[in-house]
Amino acid sequence: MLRNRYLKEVYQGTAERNRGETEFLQAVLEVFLSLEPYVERHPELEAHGIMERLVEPERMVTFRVTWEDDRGRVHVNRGYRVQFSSAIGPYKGGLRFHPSVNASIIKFLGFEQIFKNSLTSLSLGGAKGGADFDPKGRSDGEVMRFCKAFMTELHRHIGANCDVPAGDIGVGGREIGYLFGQYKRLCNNFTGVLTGKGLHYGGSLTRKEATGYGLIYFVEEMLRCLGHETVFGKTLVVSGSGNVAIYAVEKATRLGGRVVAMSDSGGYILDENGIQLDVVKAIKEEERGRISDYARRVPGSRYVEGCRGIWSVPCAIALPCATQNELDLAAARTLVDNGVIAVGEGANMPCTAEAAAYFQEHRVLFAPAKAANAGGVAASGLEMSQNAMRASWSFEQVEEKLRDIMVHIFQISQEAAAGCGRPGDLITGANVAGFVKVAEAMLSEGLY
Ligand code: NDP
Ligand code: 2IT
Repeated sequence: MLRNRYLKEVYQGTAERNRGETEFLQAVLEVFLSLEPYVERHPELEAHGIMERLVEPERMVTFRVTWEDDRGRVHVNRGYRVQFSSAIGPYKGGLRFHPSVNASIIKFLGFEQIFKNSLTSLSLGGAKGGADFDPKGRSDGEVMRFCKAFMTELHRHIGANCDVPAGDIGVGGREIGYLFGQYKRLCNNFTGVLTGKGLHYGGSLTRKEATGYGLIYFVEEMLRCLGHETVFGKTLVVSGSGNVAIYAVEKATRLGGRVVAMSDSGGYILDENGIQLDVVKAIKEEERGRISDYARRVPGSRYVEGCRGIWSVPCAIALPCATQNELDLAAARTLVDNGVIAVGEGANMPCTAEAAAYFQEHRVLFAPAKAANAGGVAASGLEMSQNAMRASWSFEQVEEKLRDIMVHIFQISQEAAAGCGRPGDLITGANVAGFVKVAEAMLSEGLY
């Protein structure tokens, strides 16, 4: 529970004004709990209304997206963009296309993005967007028509120096291409208005791999500094089998780890010999199929129905890389009983607050999402730099910068945790380190 009077008051006001927005309130409470020691020492934050301003988006738009399916039937979806904070740079954050998308989910993601983007040390504000559109089972033509209809509304709110969207769940290279094409057509302007673009039209090498690779760099640094361990020789379980999960598995395997389980929303696969990633890539990236196919193709592996059961698979390192609140207290207990030593959040807020607290109480090394998955947006920031310079850097150049950024995020988070009297608590560390820069910028810029 919050003890600081100012934070408590602002949280209560936020809860009243955003009733029923459980994910958003969960994200706000986590940040506020971390900031208590800092806020106690900085009365100027209350004097300038910093916290009440931070929890209210600078701007939020919702819009109707009307499109036609292959049979000529008309569909209506709801589109969103929340421009949460421009204190330290242009709004930046992904777009999520998933049937569960609502205002609460977009606001939780946009709020997290403020601090995550600050941690990267790049000049990026916080934003998020998306739609309650389900791309599953849709043809390329349907996805294209949806993306074009979505951008027809969104284009007036974004720009290369104003707001730069990217991918998230359900939005990958294909969708970014269609969105970019429509922006260019409407604005008659070839500009770096989206990141995660294809390599032939302004994309950056390493962006596709960046979130997963960055997660492993962060976890490796955490293991080295706090546990005197490495990924080498460890058993890993990685939930999800999308962009983040696939490239986390690729890097972990290259570093000598053995990944024995992956999942999608239907269930999980188990392969004690180590997941064959080329098979997963073929199923997910090329065929857009289901993970259950893996068990039909790889002898000795098996498929288990239901995605939540994946946390009962014994492992030393658990990497939730699918979605919010996918790992609850019961799952955390099972992982601890089975001897987990480290948890790295590849997804945004994948562990419930109770699960995260349980890991920390049981001395499991815990890498919180806004630090551990910042590699994706960091590489997006590097894509923006290359676009602005009309340059393109090599894979090795971008990867080296990405690695340096992830190691730096670990270091500043660790230092901030120690500075707050909570050494090793990277949840506190990441929240404080991300917050301080944003708060100082807001203090400098005057009221808005
Ligand atoms: P993808 O769409 O590529 O993959 C998502 C994966 O998670 C799929 O395997 C999907 O299964 C599974 N999944 C999605 N929703 C649910 C659900 N409600 N229940 C169970 N499983 C689910 O998305 P990404 O890999 O890009 O994103 C994964 C997570 O990482 C998200 O939390 C995202 O916000 C976060 N993230 C992404 C970044 C990026 O650069 N892409 C950067 C930082 C964080 P199925 O196919 O069956 O739906
Ligand atoms: O959650 C995230 O950080 C992302 N989906 C990536 C955002 C980006 O702008 O690259």
